Amino acid sequence: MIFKDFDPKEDKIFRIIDNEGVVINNELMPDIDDETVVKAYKAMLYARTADEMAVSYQRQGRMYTYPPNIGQEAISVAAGMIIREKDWLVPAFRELGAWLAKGVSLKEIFLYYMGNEEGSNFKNANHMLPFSVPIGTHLLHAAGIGYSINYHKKDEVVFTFTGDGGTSEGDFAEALNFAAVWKAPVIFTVQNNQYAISVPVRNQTKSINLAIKSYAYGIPGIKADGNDFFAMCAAYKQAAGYAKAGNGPVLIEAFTYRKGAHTTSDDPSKYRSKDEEIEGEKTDPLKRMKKFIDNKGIWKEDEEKLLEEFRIEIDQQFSEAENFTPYRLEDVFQYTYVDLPDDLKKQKSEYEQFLKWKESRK
Ligand SMILES: Cc1ncc(C[n+]2csc(CCOP(=O)(O)OP(=O)(O)O)c2C)c(N)n1
Ligand SMILES: [Mg+2]
Repeated sequence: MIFKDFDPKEDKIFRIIDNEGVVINNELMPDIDDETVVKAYKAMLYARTADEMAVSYQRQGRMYTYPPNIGQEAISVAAGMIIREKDWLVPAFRELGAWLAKGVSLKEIFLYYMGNEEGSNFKNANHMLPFSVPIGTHLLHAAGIGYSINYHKKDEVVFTFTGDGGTSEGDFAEALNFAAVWKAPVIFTVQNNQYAISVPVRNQTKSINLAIKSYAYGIPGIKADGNDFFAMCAAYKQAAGYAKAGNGPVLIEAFTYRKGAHTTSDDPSKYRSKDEEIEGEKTDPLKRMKKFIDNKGIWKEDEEKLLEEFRIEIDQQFSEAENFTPYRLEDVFQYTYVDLPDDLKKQKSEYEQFLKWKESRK
């Protein structure tokens, strides 16, 4: 088992291809046919295009905010390849590839970031929870679902994600402990993109890596190269097999680099250097995958044409979201209290005035 061969205590990193797309660990290369490799690359390309366009829509004032996945695509695309329809996806907010694989539409994602509740109503995604912007709270839901899977003796696995910053939350400790004690079939992925907004991971923990936190809970852990699609696929395959066999949870640290900003409200030039960004660029998961594909000579498409098709399709989904029935102001306030408390009444009236002002500017 790779979890044994790559002991987090030794701070080893599980990697299959290098930055030039050359296989450096043939023995552990997962069995994936060429067609699937190309499909995975296209999925990463699609996710990146969607992210770039989402940032642009937000900059045009057409969407409130957006957290791009740029640089981290291999992780969630690999998870999306392994997760089955009946498995559960308990997302945070930076796993676009897995959401799309589960059946979430970009239209729904755009609606969510336009503040429309319909964006959380994933019509075609089975066994998936809404996005969790509160850091770490969803990990407890993942552990609970895992417990329930065992209780009902179902053949299902839970995939859940958090960031390096998320590992400092109490919820992280509670969820991993509970899942471990009850042998819940949960795959916890920590996407270590080396920053929690502006906080670098060296200020997040004194541990030598994040996978080593698995020791505290008595579960297997591995630090894998999150920018290596093949390493992530192999890790997910083994983790899913382990969990399905009734052994309990695993912790995967997917070591990556957030090329973009934390969200559209962030400016990374304030807290990281150009040199660091240049170094990060060398590990880009798409470039590495493309080099692998080119080395093998299995790419037959016109990439520019493909990107153009993606852009047209993504723009179509954005238009659908933009032209979707707007939510009623009442919906924001209506369903929690029978009698609206004074502070919320005030917020509602302020918002009504804001909307009137907005309307008068048209
Ligand atoms: C409970 C909670 N505390 C604080 C925040 C504000 N916040 C949003 S994202 C973030 C950093 C998350 O960093 P990380 O877990 O590394 O994930 P990343 O954004 O890098 O993917 C913080 C502190 C929040 N959303 N929820
Ligand atoms: Mg982070």
